[in-house]
Amino acid sequence: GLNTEGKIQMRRYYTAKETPETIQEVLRRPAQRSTEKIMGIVNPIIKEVREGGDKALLGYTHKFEKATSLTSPVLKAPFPEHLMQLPQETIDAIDTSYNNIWKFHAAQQETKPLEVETMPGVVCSRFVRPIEKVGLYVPGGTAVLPSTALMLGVPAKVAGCKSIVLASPPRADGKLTPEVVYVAHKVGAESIVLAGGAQAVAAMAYGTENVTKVDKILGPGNQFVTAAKMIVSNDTSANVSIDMPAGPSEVLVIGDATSNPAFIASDLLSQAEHGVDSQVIFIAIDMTEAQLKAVDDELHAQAMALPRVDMVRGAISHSVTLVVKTLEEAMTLSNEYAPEHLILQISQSTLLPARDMVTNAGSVFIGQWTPESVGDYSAGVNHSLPTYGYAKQYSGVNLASYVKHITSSNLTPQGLKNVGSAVMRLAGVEELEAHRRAVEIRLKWIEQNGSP
Ligand code: HSO
Ligand code: ZN
Repeated sequence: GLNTEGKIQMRRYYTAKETPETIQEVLRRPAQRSTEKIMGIVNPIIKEVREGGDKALLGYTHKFEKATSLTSPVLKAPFPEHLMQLPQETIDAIDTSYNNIWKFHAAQQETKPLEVETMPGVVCSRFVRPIEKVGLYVPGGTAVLPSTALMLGVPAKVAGCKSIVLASPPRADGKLTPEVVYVAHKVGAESIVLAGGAQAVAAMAYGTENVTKVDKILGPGNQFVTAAKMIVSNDTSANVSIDMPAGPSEVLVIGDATSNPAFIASDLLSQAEHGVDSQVIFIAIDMTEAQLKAVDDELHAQAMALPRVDMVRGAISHSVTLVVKTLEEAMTLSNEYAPEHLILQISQSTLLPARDMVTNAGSVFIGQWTPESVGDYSAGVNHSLPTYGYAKQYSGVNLASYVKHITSSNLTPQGLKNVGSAVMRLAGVEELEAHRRAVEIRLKWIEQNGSP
Protein backbone atom coordinates (compact mmCIF):
# COMPACT_ATOMS: atom_id res chain seq x y z
CA GLY A 1 0.00 0.00 0.00
CA LEU A 2 0.91 3.69 -0.01
CA ASN A 3 3.87 4.41 2.22
CA THR A 4 2.66 7.58 3.91
CA GLU A 5 5.18 8.04 6.66
CA GLY A 6 7.72 5.24 7.03
CA LYS A 7 10.82 4.53 5.03
CA ILE A 8 10.57 5.18 1.29
CA GLN A 9 11.63 1.82 -0.03
CA MET A 10 11.01 -0.43 -2.98
CA ARG A 11 9.97 -4.05 -2.47
CA ARG A 12 12.85 -6.42 -3.25
CA TYR A 13 12.66 -9.80 -5.01
CA TYR A 14 15.38 -12.34 -5.78
CA THR A 15 14.53 -13.97 -9.09
CA ALA A 16 16.36 -17.18 -8.06
CA LYS A 17 13.92 -17.60 -5.15
CA GLU A 18 10.69 -16.76 -7.00
CA THR A 19 8.66 -18.37 -9.75
CA PRO A 20 8.66 -16.66 -13.17
CA GLU A 21 4.93 -16.01 -12.59
CA THR A 22 5.64 -14.02 -9.43
CA ILE A 23 8.27 -11.94 -11.22
CA GLN A 24 5.87 -11.30 -14.08
CA GLU A 25 3.23 -10.26 -11.56
CA VAL A 26 5.48 -7.76 -9.75
CA LEU A 27 6.47 -6.22 -13.09
CA ARG A 28 2.85 -5.51 -14.01
CA ARG A 29 2.06 -1.84 -14.52
CA PRO A 30 -0.31 -0.27 -11.99
CA ALA A 31 -3.87 -0.64 -13.27
CA GLN A 32 -5.31 2.30 -15.15
CA ARG A 33 -8.78 3.59 -14.45
CA SER A 34 -11.29 1.60 -16.50
CA THR A 35 -11.46 2.87 -20.04
CA GLU A 36 -15.24 2.59 -20.06
CA LYS A 37 -15.56 5.06 -17.22
CA ILE A 38 -13.14 7.48 -18.87
CA MET A 39 -14.90 7.16 -22.23
CA GLY A 40 -18.20 7.98 -20.51
CA ILE A 41 -16.75 11.29 -19.36
CA VAL A 42 -14.80 12.10 -22.50
CA ASN A 43 -17.39 11.32 -25.20
CA PRO A 44 -19.86 14.07 -24.18
CA ILE A 45 -17.02 16.62 -23.95
CA ILE A 46 -15.93 15.81 -27.48
CA LYS A 47 -19.49 16.07 -28.75
CA GLU A 48 -20.01 19.46 -27.05
CA VAL A 49 -16.85 20.99 -28.47
CA ARG A 50 -17.54 19.58 -31.89
CA GLU A 51 -21.00 21.13 -31.92
CA GLY A 52 -20.43 24.22 -29.80
CA GLY A 53 -17.01 25.30 -31.10
CA ASP A 54 -15.12 28.13 -29.40
CA LYS A 55 -17.88 28.86 -26.92
CA ALA A 56 -18.01 25.29 -25.63
CA LEU A 57 -14.23 25.09 -25.53
CA LEU A 58 -13.97 28.32 -23.56
CA GLY A 59 -16.67 27.10 -21.19
CA TYR A 60 -14.59 24.04 -20.30
CA THR A 61 -11.49 26.15 -19.75
CA HIS A 62 -13.45 28.42 -17.39
CA LYS A 63 -14.73 25.36 -15.56
CA PHE A 64 -11.69 23.06 -15.41
CA GLU A 65 -8.81 25.55 -15.43
CA LYS A 66 -10.75 28.18 -13.42
CA ALA A 67 -9.49 30.67 -15.99
CA THR A 68 -12.74 32.64 -15.95
CA SER A 69 -11.17 35.89 -17.22
CA LEU A 70 -10.20 34.28 -20.53
CA THR A 71 -12.28 35.65 -23.41
CA SER A 72 -10.80 33.81 -26.40
CA PRO A 73 -9.58 30.20 -26.47
CA VAL A 74 -6.91 30.93 -29.07
CA LEU A 75 -3.79 33.06 -29.13
CA LYS A 76 -2.54 33.72 -32.66
CA ALA A 77 1.04 34.37 -33.73
CA PRO A 78 2.92 36.67 -33.49
CA PHE A 79 2.68 36.18 -29.74
CA PRO A 80 3.04 39.36 -27.69
CA GLU A 81 6.50 39.91 -26.19
CA HIS A 82 5.13 40.45 -22.70
CA LEU A 83 3.81 36.88 -22.64
CA MET A 84 7.29 35.42 -23.11
CA GLN A 85 9.40 37.53 -20.81
CA LEU A 86 12.05 35.26 -19.31
CA PRO A 87 15.35 35.45 -17.44
CA GLN A 88 18.30 35.29 -19.84
CA GLU A 89 19.49 32.02 -18.23
CA THR A 90 16.18 30.35 -19.09
CA ILE A 91 16.33 31.64 -22.67
CA ASP A 92 19.86 30.28 -23.00
CA ALA A 93 18.83 26.88 -21.62
CA ILE A 94 15.88 26.64 -24.01
CA ASP A 95 18.08 27.73 -26.92
CA THR A 96 20.76 25.12 -26.10
CA SER A 97 18.15 22.37 -25.87
CA TYR A 98 16.42 23.61 -29.03
CA ASN A 99 19.69 23.47 -30.98
CA ASN A 100 20.56 19.94 -29.83
CA ILE A 101 17.07 18.61 -30.51
CA TRP A 102 17.19 20.32 -33.90
CA LYS A 103 20.55 18.72 -34.79
CA PHE A 104 19.48 15.21 -33.85
CA HIS A 105 16.14 15.40 -35.66
CA ALA A 106 17.53 17.15 -38.74
CA ALA A 107 19.98 14.26 -39.09
CA GLN A 108 16.97 11.95 -39.42
CA GLN A 109 15.95 13.62 -42.68
CA GLU A 110 15.94 11.41 -45.76
CA THR A 111 17.69 13.56 -48.26
CA LYS A 112 17.12 11.76 -51.54
CA PRO A 113 14.15 9.67 -52.66
CA LEU A 114 14.58 5.92 -52.52
CA GLU A 115 14.56 4.43 -56.03
CA VAL A 116 14.68 0.75 -56.99
CA GLU A 117 14.40 -0.87 -60.42
CA THR A 118 12.67 -4.11 -59.40
CA MET A 119 12.75 -5.48 -62.98
CA PRO A 120 14.17 -3.90 -66.13
CA GLY A 121 11.85 -0.99 -66.90
CA VAL A 122 9.94 -1.18 -63.60
CA VAL A 123 11.02 1.66 -61.32
CA CYS A 124 9.59 2.01 -57.80
CA SER A 125 10.37 5.01 -55.64
CA ARG A 126 9.46 6.49 -52.32
CA PHE A 127 9.58 10.12 -51.25
CA VAL A 128 8.74 12.10 -48.13
CA ARG A 129 6.21 14.87 -47.54
CA PRO A 130 5.44 16.63 -44.27
CA ILE A 131 2.05 16.23 -42.63
CA GLU A 132 0.55 19.61 -43.34
CA LYS A 133 -1.09 20.52 -40.03
CA VAL A 134 -0.08 19.14 -36.65
CA GLY A 135 -1.56 19.70 -33.21
CA LEU A 136 0.86 19.44 -30.30
CA TYR A 137 -0.55 18.80 -26.85
CA VAL A 138 1.55 20.13 -23.98
CA PRO A 139 0.18 19.01 -20.61
CA GLY A 140 -0.30 21.35 -17.67
CA GLY A 141 -1.20 19.78 -14.36
CA THR A 142 1.37 19.19 -11.64
CA ALA A 143 4.34 20.51 -13.67
CA VAL A 144 4.83 23.08 -16.43
CA LEU A 145 6.42 21.38 -19.41
CA PRO A 146 8.20 23.68 -21.86
CA SER A 147 10.49 20.69 -22.57
CA THR A 148 7.53 18.82 -24.03
CA ALA A 149 6.76 21.81 -26.25
CA LEU A 150 10.35 21.56 -27.53
CA MET A 151 10.22 17.79 -28.06
CA LEU A 152 7.01 18.08 -30.10
CA GLY A 153 7.63 21.40 -31.81
CA VAL A 154 11.23 21.16 -33.01
CA PRO A 155 10.78 18.02 -35.16
CA ALA A 156 7.56 19.52 -36.59
CA LYS A 157 9.56 22.50 -37.73
CA VAL A 158 12.42 20.35 -39.05
CA ALA A 159 9.91 18.24 -41.00
CA GLY A 160 8.43 21.35 -42.61
CA CYS A 161 4.85 21.07 -41.32
CA LYS A 162 2.93 24.10 -42.65
CA SER A 163 0.76 24.69 -39.59
CA ILE A 164 1.90 23.97 -36.07
CA VAL A 165 -0.85 24.37 -33.48
CA LEU A 166 0.10 24.07 -29.84
CA ALA A 167 -2.49 23.35 -27.15
CA SER A 168 -1.93 23.69 -23.43
CA PRO A 169 -4.17 24.42 -20.44
CA PRO A 170 -3.75 27.98 -19.13
CA ARG A 171 -3.24 28.86 -15.47
CA ALA A 172 -6.14 30.24 -13.48
CA ASP A 173 -5.07 33.77 -14.54
CA GLY A 174 -5.78 32.76 -18.15
CA LYS A 175 -2.12 32.89 -19.13
CA LEU A 176 0.30 30.22 -20.21
CA THR A 177 3.69 29.79 -18.61
CA PRO A 178 5.99 32.17 -20.58
CA GLU A 179 8.50 29.36 -21.31
CA VAL A 180 5.87 27.51 -23.35
CA VAL A 181 4.94 30.68 -25.27
CA TYR A 182 8.61 31.30 -26.03
CA VAL A 183 9.02 27.75 -27.37
CA ALA A 184 5.83 28.12 -29.45
CA HIS A 185 7.33 31.28 -30.91
CA LYS A 186 10.69 29.59 -31.61
CA VAL A 187 9.16 26.62 -33.44
CA GLY A 188 6.95 28.92 -35.50
CA ALA A 189 3.59 27.82 -34.12
CA GLU A 190 0.72 29.61 -35.88
CA SER A 191 -1.45 29.57 -32.79
CA ILE A 192 -1.80 28.40 -29.21
CA VAL A 193 -5.04 26.83 -28.08
CA LEU A 194 -5.51 27.83 -24.45
CA ALA A 195 -7.24 24.65 -23.35
CA GLY A 196 -6.39 21.27 -21.96
CA GLY A 197 -7.85 17.80 -21.65
CA ALA A 198 -10.31 16.12 -24.00
CA GLN A 199 -11.71 19.52 -25.00
CA ALA A 200 -8.36 20.65 -26.46
CA VAL A 201 -8.00 17.39 -28.39
CA ALA A 202 -11.55 17.68 -29.76
CA ALA A 203 -11.00 21.29 -30.83
CA MET A 204 -7.87 20.37 -32.82
CA ALA A 205 -9.46 17.24 -34.30
CA TYR A 206 -12.61 18.94 -35.62
CA GLY A 207 -11.59 22.59 -35.67
CA THR A 208 -13.67 25.48 -34.31
CA GLU A 209 -14.20 29.10 -35.43
CA ASN A 210 -10.67 29.94 -34.27
CA VAL A 211 -8.94 26.58 -33.77
CA THR A 212 -7.35 25.16 -36.92
CA LYS A 213 -8.38 21.60 -37.66
CA VAL A 214 -5.20 19.49 -37.75
CA ASP A 215 -4.22 16.26 -39.52
CA LYS A 216 -2.36 14.66 -36.62
CA ILE A 217 -2.32 15.17 -32.85
CA LEU A 218 0.82 14.41 -30.88
CA GLY A 219 1.81 14.69 -27.25
CA PRO A 220 1.41 13.08 -23.87
CA GLY A 221 -1.44 13.69 -21.47
CA ASN A 222 -3.53 12.25 -18.70
CA GLN A 223 -6.08 9.48 -19.20
CA PHE A 224 -8.70 11.93 -20.49
CA VAL A 225 -6.35 13.29 -23.14
CA THR A 226 -5.32 9.78 -24.15
CA ALA A 227 -8.93 8.61 -24.35
CA ALA A 228 -9.87 11.66 -26.44
CA LYS A 229 -6.98 11.02 -28.83
CA MET A 230 -8.13 7.44 -29.24
CA ILE A 231 -11.74 8.44 -29.87
CA VAL A 232 -11.02 11.12 -32.47
CA SER A 233 -8.48 8.94 -34.29
CA ASN A 234 -11.18 6.26 -34.60
CA ASP A 235 -13.74 8.70 -36.00
CA THR A 236 -13.40 8.65 -39.80
CA SER A 237 -15.25 11.97 -40.02
CA ALA A 238 -12.45 13.63 -38.03
CA ASN A 239 -9.77 12.30 -40.40
CA VAL A 240 -7.03 12.73 -37.82
CA SER A 241 -4.26 10.45 -36.56
CA ILE A 242 -2.33 10.33 -33.29
CA ASP A 243 1.23 9.52 -32.25
CA MET A 244 0.73 6.68 -29.76
CA PRO A 245 -1.22 5.66 -26.70
CA ALA A 246 0.33 7.26 -23.59
CA GLY A 247 0.48 6.11 -19.98
CA PRO A 248 2.33 7.11 -16.83
CA SER A 249 6.09 7.62 -17.03
CA GLU A 250 8.45 4.80 -16.13
CA VAL A 251 12.12 3.90 -15.93
CA LEU A 252 14.06 0.68 -15.59
CA VAL A 253 17.60 0.98 -14.24
CA ILE A 254 20.09 -1.89 -14.52
CA GLY A 255 23.02 -1.75 -12.13
CA ASP A 256 25.80 -4.02 -10.94
CA ALA A 257 28.54 -4.15 -8.31
CA THR A 258 30.39 -1.31 -10.04
CA SER A 259 27.46 1.15 -9.91
CA ASN A 260 27.35 4.24 -7.74
CA PRO A 261 24.34 3.74 -5.39
CA ALA A 262 23.71 7.48 -5.16
CA PHE A 263 23.52 7.81 -8.95
CA ILE A 264 21.14 4.86 -9.24
CA ALA A 265 18.84 6.29 -6.57
CA SER A 266 18.87 9.71 -8.23
CA ASP A 267 17.72 8.25 -11.56
CA LEU A 268 14.95 6.20 -9.96
CA LEU A 269 13.73 9.33 -8.17
CA SER A 270 13.86 11.59 -11.22
CA GLN A 271 11.23 9.39 -12.83
CA ALA A 272 9.29 8.72 -9.61
CA GLU A 273 8.70 12.43 -9.05
CA HIS A 274 6.61 12.66 -12.23
CA GLY A 275 3.52 11.33 -10.50
CA VAL A 276 2.06 8.88 -8.04
CA ASP A 277 1.23 6.49 -10.87
CA SER A 278 4.79 6.45 -12.26
CA GLN A 279 6.68 3.19 -11.91
CA VAL A 280 10.42 2.67 -11.45
CA ILE A 281 12.22 -0.68 -11.59
CA PHE A 282 15.73 -1.44 -10.44
CA ILE A 283 17.41 -4.61 -11.67
CA ALA A 284 20.56 -5.40 -9.69
CA ILE A 285 23.03 -7.82 -11.25
CA ASP A 286 24.80 -9.89 -8.62
CA MET A 287 25.02 -7.14 -6.01
CA THR A 288 25.84 -7.86 -2.36
CA GLU A 289 23.40 -7.20 0.47
CA ALA A 290 25.52 -4.24 1.53
CA GLN A 291 25.38 -2.75 -1.97
CA LEU A 292 21.62 -3.27 -2.21
CA LYS A 293 21.19 -1.60 1.16
CA ALA A 294 23.33 1.32 0.00
CA VAL A 295 20.92 1.92 -2.90
CA ASP A 296 17.91 1.67 -0.55
CA ASP A 297 19.46 4.10 1.92
CA GLU A 298 20.32 6.58 -0.81
CA LEU A 299 16.80 6.32 -2.24
CA HIS A 300 15.22 7.11 1.09
CA ALA A 301 17.59 9.92 2.03
CA GLN A 302 17.42 11.63 -1.36
CA ALA A 303 13.64 11.19 -1.56
CA MET A 304 13.06 12.82 1.83
CA ALA A 305 14.89 15.92 0.62
CA LEU A 306 12.71 16.34 -2.50
CA PRO A 307 9.94 18.94 -2.82
CA ARG A 308 7.77 16.36 -4.59
CA VAL A 309 8.33 13.65 -1.96
CA ASP A 310 4.58 12.88 -1.95
CA MET A 311 4.60 11.95 -5.64
CA VAL A 312 7.68 9.85 -4.98
CA ARG A 313 5.99 7.95 -2.15
CA GLY A 314 3.12 7.01 -4.43
CA ALA A 315 5.38 5.89 -7.26
CA ILE A 316 7.74 3.94 -5.02
CA SER A 317 4.81 2.10 -3.43
CA HIS A 318 4.35 0.19 -6.70
CA SER A 319 8.00 -0.05 -7.69
CA VAL A 320 10.40 -2.95 -7.18
CA THR A 321 14.01 -4.06 -7.05
CA LEU A 322 14.79 -7.36 -8.76
CA VAL A 323 18.04 -9.08 -7.88
CA VAL A 324 19.36 -11.26 -10.70
CA LYS A 325 22.53 -13.25 -11.38
CA THR A 326 23.56 -12.27 -14.91
CA LEU A 327 23.37 -9.49 -17.48
CA GLU A 328 21.51 -11.87 -19.81
CA GLU A 329 18.81 -12.37 -17.20
CA ALA A 330 18.56 -8.63 -16.59
CA MET A 331 18.18 -7.92 -20.31
CA THR A 332 15.55 -10.64 -20.77
CA LEU A 333 13.45 -9.12 -17.96
CA SER A 334 13.94 -5.60 -19.30
CA ASN A 335 12.97 -6.59 -22.84
CA GLU A 336 9.85 -8.30 -21.54
CA TYR A 337 8.91 -5.20 -19.52
CA ALA A 338 9.70 -2.90 -22.49
CA PRO A 339 10.45 0.23 -20.44
CA GLU A 340 9.91 3.76 -21.68
CA HIS A 341 13.41 4.58 -20.41
CA LEU A 342 16.20 2.08 -19.86
CA ILE A 343 19.27 3.20 -17.93
CA LEU A 344 22.40 1.06 -18.01
CA GLN A 345 24.75 1.74 -15.11
CA ILE A 346 26.93 -1.34 -15.38
CA SER A 347 30.64 -1.94 -15.77
CA GLN A 348 32.19 -0.08 -18.70
CA SER A 349 33.02 -3.20 -20.74
CA THR A 350 29.44 -4.50 -20.62
CA LEU A 351 27.69 -1.25 -21.65
CA LEU A 352 27.75 -1.67 -25.41
CA PRO A 353 27.12 -5.44 -25.38
CA ALA A 354 24.09 -4.67 -23.18
CA ARG A 355 22.83 -2.03 -25.59
CA ASP A 356 23.08 -4.56 -28.41
CA MET A 357 20.87 -6.90 -26.39
CA VAL A 358 18.04 -4.35 -26.13
CA THR A 359 15.01 -5.43 -28.14
CA ASN A 360 12.26 -3.35 -26.49
CA ALA A 361 12.72 0.14 -24.97
CA GLY A 362 11.72 3.72 -25.74
CA SER A 363 15.11 5.31 -25.16
CA VAL A 364 18.35 3.97 -23.64
CA PHE A 365 20.75 5.91 -21.40
CA ILE A 366 24.21 4.46 -21.39
CA GLY A 367 26.71 4.67 -18.57
CA GLN A 368 26.87 6.42 -15.23
CA TRP A 369 27.42 9.88 -16.74
CA THR A 370 24.12 9.76 -18.64
CA PRO A 371 21.18 10.51 -16.32
CA GLU A 372 17.75 10.31 -17.92
CA SER A 373 17.30 14.02 -17.20
CA VAL A 374 19.70 14.94 -20.00
CA GLY A 375 17.42 13.19 -22.48
CA ASP A 376 14.32 14.70 -20.88
CA TYR A 377 15.60 18.19 -21.64
CA SER A 378 18.70 18.86 -23.62
CA ALA A 379 20.81 16.05 -25.10
CA GLY A 380 18.88 16.02 -28.38
CA VAL A 381 16.92 12.75 -28.16
CA ASN A 382 13.15 12.97 -27.87
CA HIS A 383 11.38 12.48 -24.55
CA SER A 384 7.97 11.67 -26.00
CA LEU A 385 8.22 7.91 -25.73
CA PRO A 386 6.02 4.80 -25.64
CA THR A 387 4.99 3.75 -22.12
CA TYR A 388 3.00 0.92 -20.57
CA GLY A 389 4.77 -1.77 -22.61
CA TYR A 390 4.01 -0.12 -25.96
CA ALA A 391 7.76 0.08 -26.61
CA LYS A 392 7.20 -3.41 -28.01
CA GLN A 393 5.52 -1.96 -31.08
CA TYR A 394 5.89 1.84 -31.10
CA SER A 395 8.81 4.20 -31.62
CA GLY A 396 9.11 7.40 -29.66
CA VAL A 397 8.31 10.67 -31.39
CA ASN A 398 10.90 11.29 -34.11
CA LEU A 399 11.10 13.01 -37.47
CA ALA A 400 9.12 10.20 -39.14
CA SER A 401 6.19 11.04 -36.83
CA TYR A 402 5.68 14.25 -38.83
CA VAL A 403 5.89 12.95 -42.39
CA LYS A 404 4.23 10.60 -44.81
CA HIS A 405 6.05 8.36 -47.21
CA ILE A 406 4.55 8.39 -50.68
CA THR A 407 5.51 5.76 -53.23
CA SER A 408 5.49 5.99 -57.01
CA SER A 409 6.03 3.55 -59.88
CA ASN A 410 7.04 4.31 -63.42
CA LEU A 411 7.15 1.69 -66.18
CA THR A 412 8.53 1.62 -69.69
CA PRO A 413 6.82 -0.49 -72.40
CA GLN A 414 9.49 -3.12 -71.78
CA GLY A 415 8.79 -2.89 -68.04
CA LEU A 416 5.11 -3.56 -68.64
CA LYS A 417 6.02 -6.52 -70.82
CA ASN A 418 8.26 -7.87 -68.06
CA VAL A 419 5.82 -7.61 -65.19
CA GLY A 420 2.49 -7.73 -67.05
CA SER A 421 2.02 -11.49 -67.15
CA ALA A 422 2.30 -11.76 -63.35
CA VAL A 423 -0.28 -9.01 -62.94
CA MET A 424 -2.68 -10.58 -65.41
CA ARG A 425 -2.32 -13.99 -63.81
CA LEU A 426 -3.03 -12.74 -60.28
CA ALA A 427 -5.92 -10.53 -61.44
CA GLY A 428 -7.33 -13.67 -63.02
CA VAL A 429 -6.98 -15.56 -59.74
CA GLU A 430 -8.84 -12.76 -57.94
CA GLU A 431 -11.43 -12.66 -60.75
CA LEU A 432 -10.92 -8.95 -61.19
CA GLU A 433 -11.21 -8.80 -64.94
CA ALA A 434 -10.91 -5.02 -65.31
CA HIS A 435 -7.55 -5.16 -63.57
CA ARG A 436 -6.35 -7.84 -66.00
CA ARG A 437 -7.56 -5.95 -69.04
CA ALA A 438 -5.85 -2.69 -68.01
CA VAL A 439 -2.58 -4.50 -68.67
CA GLU A 440 -3.77 -6.52 -71.64
CA ILE A 441 -5.07 -3.48 -73.56
CA ARG A 442 -1.62 -1.89 -73.37
CA LEU A 443 0.33 -5.03 -74.28
CA LYS A 444 -1.95 -5.41 -77.32
CA TRP A 445 -1.29 -1.80 -78.27
CA ILE A 446 2.45 -2.38 -78.09
CA GLU A 447 2.09 -5.55 -80.15
CA GLN A 448 0.19 -3.69 -82.88
CA ASN A 449 2.15 -0.42 -82.89
CA GLY A 450 5.57 -1.52 -81.71
CA SER A 451 7.34 -0.07 -78.68
CA PRO A 452 7.14 3.73 -78.84
N1 HSO B 1 10.48 11.97 -18.31
C1 HSO B 1 9.33 12.54 -19.01
C2 HSO B 1 9.60 13.80 -19.72
C3 HSO B 1 9.92 14.99 -18.89
N2 HSO B 1 10.74 14.99 -17.83
C4 HSO B 1 9.51 16.26 -19.03
C5 HSO B 1 10.85 16.22 -17.38
N3 HSO B 1 10.08 17.00 -18.10
C6 HSO B 1 8.88 11.58 -20.09
O1 HSO B 1 8.75 10.32 -19.66
ZN1 ZN C 1 11.27 13.24 -16.74
